[in-house]
Amino acid sequence: MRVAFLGLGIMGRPMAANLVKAGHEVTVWNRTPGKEVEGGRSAASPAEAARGTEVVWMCVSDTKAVESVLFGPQGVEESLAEGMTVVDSSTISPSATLKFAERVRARGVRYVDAPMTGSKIAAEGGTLIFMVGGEEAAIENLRLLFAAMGKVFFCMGDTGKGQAAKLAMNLQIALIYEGFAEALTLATKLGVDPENLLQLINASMVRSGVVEYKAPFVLKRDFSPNFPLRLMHKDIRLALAAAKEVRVKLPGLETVEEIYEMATEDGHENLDYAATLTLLEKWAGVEVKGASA
Ligand code: NA7
Repeated sequence: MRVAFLGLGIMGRPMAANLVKAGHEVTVWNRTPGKEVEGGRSAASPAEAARGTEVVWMCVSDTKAVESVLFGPQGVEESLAEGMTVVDSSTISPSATLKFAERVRARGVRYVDAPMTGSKIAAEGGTLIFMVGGEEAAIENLRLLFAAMGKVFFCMGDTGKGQAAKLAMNLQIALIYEGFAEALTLATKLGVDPENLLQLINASMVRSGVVEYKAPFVLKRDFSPNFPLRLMHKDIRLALAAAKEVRVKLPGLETVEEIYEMATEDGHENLDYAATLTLLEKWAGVEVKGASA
């Protein structure tokens, strides 16, 4: 397929590279020049990248970035033609997604929201999990592209439901991790060895994918960004905003948001979100450390 891929960040670049590897004709664009994908053609603007393609796939930071890529100067909108599909793998607001979709639909263009879960490693290995919102026929048409970048995709409903599901997923990741971080802090303060606690967790119903993934990094005190705190913070705020729009109260997430706020004030926004642990440690006057630290 002829695909324009817009946004070559931590996730976007390997995704575009996997599309090239699968034999698709890919044109890439990134806001800051200099990022390229081997085997892909580079364009100077979103409009140029999108011209003559069948699918425009975006993976940029946030709602504002998507709006500007689509509708800003030299944006995708200038090159939209009937029959094209716009896909958004960024994590953004579900209600803004509905507005963007409506605007492109007026031009005979289909819109699919397809945020994903999986780390940089999954993006590189083509094993992402997509959660997708949009018309069935439009999603079906993207099957080969999903297969090139991911291991599975879940249809969550019509437009915006992919984004809604993604916010529900990251809400859980943030809360599960904070639970783990609080448990480590309390146990350490009470004199329990964190490695020992981890073995207990993994042998019991408390175990979780989040803990399994994060624990080795935490016990080594490696807070380098796998998923930067600033992006998880963005997703927490998106979830709280979406909740407010539909009058849903999320007291646990509200508290966790305050922790992210303070972690940002402490200058940790570009570290992994696992670094929220350091705040709990500071308040408790302890440091959680495994044998490997
Ligand atoms: P990164 O690595 O922070 O990359 C963000 C990308 O978004 C990068 O290509 C940026 O371009 C681009 N960006 C940011 N703001 C804009 C604006 N205003 N216009 C156009 N392009 C922009 O994030 P990830 O790849 O980890 O994640 C991407 C999304 O997936 C995000 O929503 C996550 O929550 C999930 P730059 O190179 O800075 O010029």
